[in-house]
Amino acid sequence: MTTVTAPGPVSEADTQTLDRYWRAANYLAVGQIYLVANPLLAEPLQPEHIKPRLLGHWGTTPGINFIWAHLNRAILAHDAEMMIVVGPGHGGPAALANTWLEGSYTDTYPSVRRDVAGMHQLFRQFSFPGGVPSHVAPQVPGSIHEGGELGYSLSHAHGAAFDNPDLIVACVVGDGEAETGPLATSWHCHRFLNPAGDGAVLPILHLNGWKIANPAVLARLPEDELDALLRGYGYEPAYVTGSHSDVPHLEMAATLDTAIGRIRAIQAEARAGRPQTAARWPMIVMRTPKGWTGPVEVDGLPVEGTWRAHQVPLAEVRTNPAHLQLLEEWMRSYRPEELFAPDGSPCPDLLRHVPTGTRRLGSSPHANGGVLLRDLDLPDFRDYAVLVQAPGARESEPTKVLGTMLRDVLRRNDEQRNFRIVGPDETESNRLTAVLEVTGKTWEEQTLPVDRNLAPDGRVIEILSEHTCQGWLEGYLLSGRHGWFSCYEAFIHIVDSMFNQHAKWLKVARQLPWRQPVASLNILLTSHVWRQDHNGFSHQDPGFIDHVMNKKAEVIRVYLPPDANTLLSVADHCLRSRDYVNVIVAGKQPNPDWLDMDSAILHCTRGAGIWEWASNDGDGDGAEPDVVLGCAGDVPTLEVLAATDILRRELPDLRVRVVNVVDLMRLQPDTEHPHGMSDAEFNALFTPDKPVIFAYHGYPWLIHRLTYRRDGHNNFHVRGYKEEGTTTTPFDMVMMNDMDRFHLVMDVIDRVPGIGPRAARLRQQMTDSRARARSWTREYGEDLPEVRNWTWSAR
Ligand SMILES: Cc1ncc(C[n+]2csc(CCOP(=O)(O)OP(=O)(O)O)c2C)c(N)n1
Repeated sequence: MTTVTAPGPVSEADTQTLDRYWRAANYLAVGQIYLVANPLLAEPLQPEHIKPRLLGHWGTTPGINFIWAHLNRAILAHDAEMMIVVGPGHGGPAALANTWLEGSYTDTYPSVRRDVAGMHQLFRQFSFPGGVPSHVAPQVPGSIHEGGELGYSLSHAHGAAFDNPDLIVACVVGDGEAETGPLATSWHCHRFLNPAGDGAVLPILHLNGWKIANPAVLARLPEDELDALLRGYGYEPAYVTGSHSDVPHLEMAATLDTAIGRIRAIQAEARAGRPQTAARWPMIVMRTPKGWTGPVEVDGLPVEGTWRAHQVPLAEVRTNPAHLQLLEEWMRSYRPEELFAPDGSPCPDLLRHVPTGTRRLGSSPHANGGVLLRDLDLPDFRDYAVLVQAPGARESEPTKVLGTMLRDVLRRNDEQRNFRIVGPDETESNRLTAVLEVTGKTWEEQTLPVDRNLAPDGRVIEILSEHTCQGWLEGYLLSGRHGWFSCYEAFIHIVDSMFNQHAKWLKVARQLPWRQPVASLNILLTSHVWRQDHNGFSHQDPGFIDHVMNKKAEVIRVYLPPDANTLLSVADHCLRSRDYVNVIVAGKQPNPDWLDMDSAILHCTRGAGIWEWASNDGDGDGAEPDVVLGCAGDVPTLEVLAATDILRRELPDLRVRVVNVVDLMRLQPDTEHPHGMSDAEFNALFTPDKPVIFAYHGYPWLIHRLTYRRDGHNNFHVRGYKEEGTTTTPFDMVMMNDMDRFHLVMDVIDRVPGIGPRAARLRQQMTDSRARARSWTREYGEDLPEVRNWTWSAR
């Protein structure tokens, strides 16, 4: 293996400097949790120096401080470009303390100076109304990972490392966090890391032994079992153990040196054209007490090294003089007078191992990805248009068409290596297969002759873990790149909570002027509820849209393109957008092509509009419609048009207006969403007083939720998925949910005043048609030929 020169061993003097830095960081962390005044302990602590509400987490913090101190040294010693991801993000005091010490905090927030006034502000603002959150939130420079919801550190870290060949992402994993599903599966992430073209992740498993109130499983495993587990995951673990009396600076420094040396060696081999199959990456297991250096015992009960250290070890400092005294002893045990000058600035010597400029962990440009973001080189999406000579005359598979465009996005950005497609083993199933014409699917493990399309440097990256896909993409986007996640609609719910966290991150980040916009998170939901022909009920769930709607309007976009050309136009728009989560729902099954490309662009620009060619309310005298048939989604659009066809044939005097909605947010009032329609516009489109029969892709109540304030809301009658499903034909599925064309015609007859009696025969025919369609499926196993073969007949 290639030899990589290691820096010389750490001297005794170095460890003293590191220890001084660590003490300073610990002091600053305790100060943040407790103090509103007297930051340098210039006078004895008084109750009025203490915050009225003590909010924060001490337990994990000294361990993170220790890691940060040593990463700093390693960055300098190895001339390394590093970034940190703190899994136990509740250790916010650590990230704030270290970024303040290294100066990156003051660079970002100049009012929080590195002096006594700045220290006072640093302390006061922490977990304080109007101040900063207790976690490693977007407000913290150097962070792409809030860590409030545990489990995503390793996937985020790998997302940041992809296509960043010089970057090492140090990732602190909590031993509690390691019990979560997303983290447990993330140990496989390195199996998708290409040592030739990607950076590296250095996991540091923080075995501080406890969660909030329980021991952590990994911390209680016999050492040989833990070792076997981590080796089984493909790592080369190294152990650093510390205790109350033994601070392992020498061991940590040497272990980091070895780990970085190993990373560089693996990379050097691969980059010299000698990649090792399944390289064994290093990781560090750091076993140190929870609440290290804090109070050993409080009120006769052990605290340091137990779960009691998780949050605030001394809870009654304001009211209990014994606690106040313990706090003062604790803070003075760091000997702040040796660490900070009288003006409050850190003594220069303790910063000897701290990098400068963008090498500081709090100043890594990768953690403010917008500053590195380069626009994608996008092809002209119109070049992929399907030819539409007449609406519905031909069919295509929308996602297959999109695949040709994404293929060229990959091709054109191959050199700048800033676009990836992630998915849980579904890229081909979702018919984006064309992308594999220009790239492989990332694979670093063994291959067999029977394997297809695998490549160590593939741009498509698939693992059967929606959590990991989402985490990779979030890490990739937040570090300044672009991507696309395609997923079965029903199973995107697996990442509901991750989506929440990312949307929250974007909401906050958008308000921070120093955080530059990042590429949007694009989620394509396909293999959707209406066409789960192979699978059935378990695969039928359109509820992710409802979930997404709860988040802040400014970061959420939902698109339901009804055909291939509208999907291309929407996809182009999403790939150019910034700071959103774009959810696109589109089918992969053959679907009529309704709009030619020019019409598709116009329609997508409007977001919602009348389909003139399908409507007859504009004929002649420009009279108002008798009924509006609204639709959003590909299958609802098909059923609405088929219903319109029947209505126009059977009730030619009825004036029908067809309105298609591609951008769901258009339905909201303009006061609620930037894409929302004004009431005037909404009334013009849907009328304030005519019946609106609306066929919607998902659960029908969402349309009511979006339109409840509109004048005509009482006239809205929505059909959608009512949680009826199974493995059956496409038309049986829509019938089971009363969204079929025959039912829509009945809805019109029932709701348009005055036509009931004269359309009684048609209504009866519709009931009969439903019965016939149902029994046909039972007899022949497919849909009625006139349903299957129905096409829009231009008049
Ligand atoms: C997904 C999730 N479940 C539960 C919690 C509540 N919680 C916050 S901290 C914590 C314990 C974390 O333990 P560990 O990861 O070992 O962190 P440390 O001990 O270093 O604080 C729990 C359960 C959470 N934040 N996220």
